[in-house]
Amino acid sequence: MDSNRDLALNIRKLAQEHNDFFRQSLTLIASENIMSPLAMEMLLTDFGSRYAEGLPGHRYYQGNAFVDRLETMIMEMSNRLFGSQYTDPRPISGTVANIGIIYGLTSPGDMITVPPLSGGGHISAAKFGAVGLRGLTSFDYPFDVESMNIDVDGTIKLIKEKKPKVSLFGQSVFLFPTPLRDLQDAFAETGTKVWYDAAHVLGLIAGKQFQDPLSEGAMVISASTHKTFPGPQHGIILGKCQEDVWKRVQRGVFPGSVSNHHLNSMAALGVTLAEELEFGQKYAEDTVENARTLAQTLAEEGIKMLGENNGYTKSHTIVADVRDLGGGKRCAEDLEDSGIILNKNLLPWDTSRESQNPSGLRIGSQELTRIGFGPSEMKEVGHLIADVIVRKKDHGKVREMARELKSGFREVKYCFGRHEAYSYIKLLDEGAWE
Ligand code: DSN
Repeated sequence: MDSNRDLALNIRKLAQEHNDFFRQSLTLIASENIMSPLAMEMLLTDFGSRYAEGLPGHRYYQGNAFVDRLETMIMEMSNRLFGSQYTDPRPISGTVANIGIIYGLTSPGDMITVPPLSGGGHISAAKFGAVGLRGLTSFDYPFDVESMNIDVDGTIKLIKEKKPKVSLFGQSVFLFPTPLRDLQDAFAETGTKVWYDAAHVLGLIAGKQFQDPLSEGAMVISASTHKTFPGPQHGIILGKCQEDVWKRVQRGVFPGSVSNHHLNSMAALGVTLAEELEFGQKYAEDTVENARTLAQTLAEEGIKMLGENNGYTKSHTIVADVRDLGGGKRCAEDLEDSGIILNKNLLPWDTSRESQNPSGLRIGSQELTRIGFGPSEMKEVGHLIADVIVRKKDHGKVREMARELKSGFREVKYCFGRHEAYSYIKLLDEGAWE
């Protein structure tokens, strides 16, 4: 049996192997990214060992002077970047941010309207997720496969009929902006509070390449901060609303859904906000261009891509219908074996019974863009994907080509300084374990 020391060393080894695996793979999961090393460094600081419940200047612990300055700086940078009136950087994930808003703005039994799961809605908006946990009664917007968006007329009808307390928008398969402006009359007539989940597109909003929900009718935005926004695994809430609404949201966060927020990841979020203020627009532009190039390449390879009539996407995400190529499960597993990491996904016509073998693949361009892939490399990625799922080439050969392609891109871009991507930061040399 391994000694306890061996168990600890084995965990370290697993982490190093995991790093190597991702360094060598073509990484296309639409909800992931890599941090800048300056942001990663923040995760290893003493901030990660401390408590700071409450708000700057109103804490329950001593020792928070530097945390107060950090959190105040973050709120200022975030409001500047997003044009928001308020920022709460304390939710420790996107789902916790969602729980905070639900807790702040609704009571058990209230009605809420939400994007359907099969249209890419997030699980926290499902009856078996946070919405159900609060005891809300939810109604799905109708979804239009052709435009890969909610159906405007049906959504207006639903909101006017149900008069929900809150209307939630935003998906985890988020190809095109939500037509919020077309819904304004329904919002005004019913007084529903408009909440936009920007987890997937926060970096594109920061870079002014998607939509600006806060000027299109949303009162609050929730998001995670590690997808197109290339920060740590953390959450954030932005507001442009009356002060009493914002205070309720803040109470939904603390004490509603977090006691302590994670101060080291909040510091990493601060570094990423500064980097997004500097580089965010170019990063978002390149991310969207790369997604469209990859979609076009896959379509030319004969793969059915959704959203064709609207140029496939206006975000980082593209979606393939692979029912005729073996299904989502088989394709995703074959691609993983070939060094290409993405995920199978429900498409609008799938039911939740198909969740283990859905019709689709979801593909995101933001991580490869972050290390410098441009349109010509995205075309190569498209050909490698087709080698696996269309031409059924040998996985080992494709894996070698994927590694070769990735090996030319070793640096994190769109951040301060020059740093190696996927580097394993060693604090201790081997001797320190003796
Ligand atoms: N599960 C994440 C995604 O992949 O979209 C969102 O939380």
